[in-house]
Amino acid sequence: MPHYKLIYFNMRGRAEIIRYLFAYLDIQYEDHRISQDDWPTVKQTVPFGKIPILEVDGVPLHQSLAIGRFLAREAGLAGKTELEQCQVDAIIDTLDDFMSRFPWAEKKKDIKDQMFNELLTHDAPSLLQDLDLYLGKKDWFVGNSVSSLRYHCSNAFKVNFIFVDDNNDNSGSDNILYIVKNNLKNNRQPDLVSKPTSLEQD
Ligand SMILES: N[C@@H](CCC(=O)N[C@@H](CS)C(=O)NCC(=O)O)C(=O)O
Repeated sequence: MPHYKLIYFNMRGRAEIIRYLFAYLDIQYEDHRISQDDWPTVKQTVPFGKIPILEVDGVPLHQSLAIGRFLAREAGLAGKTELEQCQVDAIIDTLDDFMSRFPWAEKKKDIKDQMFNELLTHDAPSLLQDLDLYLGKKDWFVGNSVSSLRYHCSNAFKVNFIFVDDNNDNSGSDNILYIVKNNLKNNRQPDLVSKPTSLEQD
């Protein structure tokens, strides 16, 4: 078994999907969380100056989605055929389009709050509706079994502070969407106060 070292800030962010997949795989890894103060120094040492980085026996891998795909293949969660893999990737990219629009680095609080609010009230519901439509009456987004999408989906909404209760979903399907939707409808937004699930480290 290789030695895995995940380098990221002390938050979920773009590392959380990697943590989810390690939890699913039941693989031990070093969850190396760095402080903002240490970041300028660490930045000089990592490829492209961005995190997360996953070191596999000292070999640094960058880009969270590429790392996620690498682990999903290990876990058999990447799609069973090449066609399914493309479908899984396409939804991951759709979720990432949404995640990438959140203004995490915005310094002005009022602008940041306004942009967050806009995305949560307008974009999140319509994305959920589209995902819902895509899922239709099927149990799974792609093919006939669980894929990494289950975790990408749960993660995308959690990272963006929409309450998702992983412990209370229907694990035999991708219908976690209904829980997300109901919580949005009932204004259960911030997930900051929710209890960590077994899949989370923080
Ligand atoms: N597309 C990249 C984005 C990486 C990225 O922008 N990471 C941010 C943290 S979420 C970062 O390193 N920020 C610090 C900086 O740019 O100095 C990925 O998914 O890994």
